[in-house]
Amino acid sequence: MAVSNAGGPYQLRPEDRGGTPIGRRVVLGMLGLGALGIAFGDKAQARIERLLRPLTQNDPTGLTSFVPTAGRFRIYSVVGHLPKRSDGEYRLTVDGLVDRPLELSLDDLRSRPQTDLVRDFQCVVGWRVADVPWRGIKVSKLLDEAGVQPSATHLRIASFDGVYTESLTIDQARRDDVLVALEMQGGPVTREHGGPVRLYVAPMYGYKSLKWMERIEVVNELDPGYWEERGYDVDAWIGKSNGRDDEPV
Ligand SMILES: Nc1nc2c(c(=O)[nH]1)N[C@H]1C(S)=C(S)[C@@H](COP(=O)(O)O)O[C@H]1N2
Ligand SMILES: [Mo]
Repeated sequence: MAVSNAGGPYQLRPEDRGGTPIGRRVVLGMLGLGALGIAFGDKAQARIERLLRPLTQNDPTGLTSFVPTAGRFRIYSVVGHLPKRSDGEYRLTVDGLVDRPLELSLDDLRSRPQTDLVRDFQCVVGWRVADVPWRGIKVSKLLDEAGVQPSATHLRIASFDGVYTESLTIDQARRDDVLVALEMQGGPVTREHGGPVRLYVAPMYGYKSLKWMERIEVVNELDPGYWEERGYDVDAWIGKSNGRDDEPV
């Protein structure tokens, strides 16, 4: 691989900070990646799966899957494959420090009031997809339904990939732009994007938007998420974290 960062998180260099969305190191890396880029650009599931394993193993940040196709999502999975759960089997658990633990099927989730947002999606390594339509349930609604106990301070959110986790403070999770997303880009969240249900944290970098969402555990301490254990900021505000302090939010 032209760019590999095995063994540590991507560190922003001084010249990469600020208004440039794409770091020089990433641009250099793109030069050797034309062929891979084309494969990631199409929707063929088999090709994505075949490519995922070597890419994520060599470079868990996804840097080597950066491709020069503007405005497109890159598909990431730290487990090297795309987990699957059918719509019928799917359940979302809300438990921990709550009065009424919830176990919600996809139909249960669909029957609750949905919120629509149109927002950019931005990965911390530089790529951004503008004006993505999202639809889902505000996390705050589910917290209210479950009844958060006074001692609670954080959420620990888990993926059915068995590895990836995320964290939010209760205050962050209660924002109006933090959703349990059932739809993105005008249709159901697809398997590669973390379907049937993923988290969407609009004001923060993409790594907060956990895919293949399985559980919201209400807890009373911070349990840093997968990338946060590997050096990324817990509070991942776009433009104000991870060494980027002057991009517009
Ligand atoms: N379970 C899981 N969720 C995840 C990731 C992952 O590897 N596994 N990658 C994160 C990162 S770094 C980004 S930028 C987005 C990418 O979303 P996409 O794969 O739909 O483009 O998912 C986030 N959620
Ligand atoms: Mo990311």
